[in-house]
Amino acid sequence: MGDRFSSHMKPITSCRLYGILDTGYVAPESMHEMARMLIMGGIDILQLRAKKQSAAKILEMALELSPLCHKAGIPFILNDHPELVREAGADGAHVGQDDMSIVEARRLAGPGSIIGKSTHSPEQARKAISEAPDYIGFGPLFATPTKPDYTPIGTEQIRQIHAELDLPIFCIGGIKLSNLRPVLDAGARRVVIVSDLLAADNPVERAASCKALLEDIKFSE
Ligand code: TZP
Ligand code: MG
Repeated sequence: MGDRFSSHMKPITSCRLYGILDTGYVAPESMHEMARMLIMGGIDILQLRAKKQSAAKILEMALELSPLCHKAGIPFILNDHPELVREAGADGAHVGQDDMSIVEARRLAGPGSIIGKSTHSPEQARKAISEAPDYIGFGPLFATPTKPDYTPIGTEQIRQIHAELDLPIFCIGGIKLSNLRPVLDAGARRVVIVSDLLAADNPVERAASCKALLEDIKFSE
């Protein structure tokens, strides 16, 4: 088991910049180095998202990544596979709308685990609350090749959903350094950025620039 009970791990409520290692952008053999760069750039939480990999391969990658995250004091989350959380030394799992319930994911991942849920509309976000996830993803805000076939929800409803829901909300989908300012101006306080970090010439600098913008805003707004 990882350091899930360690008091040194950043709590989810303090996380602002969520990085995802997506095997659609990063080859398994480059995962470790990319994780190192994202952490150096200042991401607050990391997810492994390996949609096409076997459970065995995900476990292998996760076992390499979890010590890196724990050394940095940031939570490490598995996309899907809550049943692998403990064995992988991860801190939690992220489930989608078509996956198992939060309760079931929490049962499989074990006590103290962080369970997040994807939501794709204000209605889904409101509904997710009844399941008591530790955080939600809210998006895609914009069209994105990382998650095609989803209708973008735009930025107009971000402020309203933050006013209504009292849990960490990570806006996601097509967010980049170049559009982060308007996303924050629309009320976002936490973001997931995938391709803009992973495909950057310098992922360390890109993550650091995004983090600086996030830290520049008044959090309680
Ligand atoms: N869920 C909603 S949008 C998305 C996920 C996993 C992909 C976000 O990736 P990117 O590259 O930051 O648009
Ligand atoms: Mg899923």
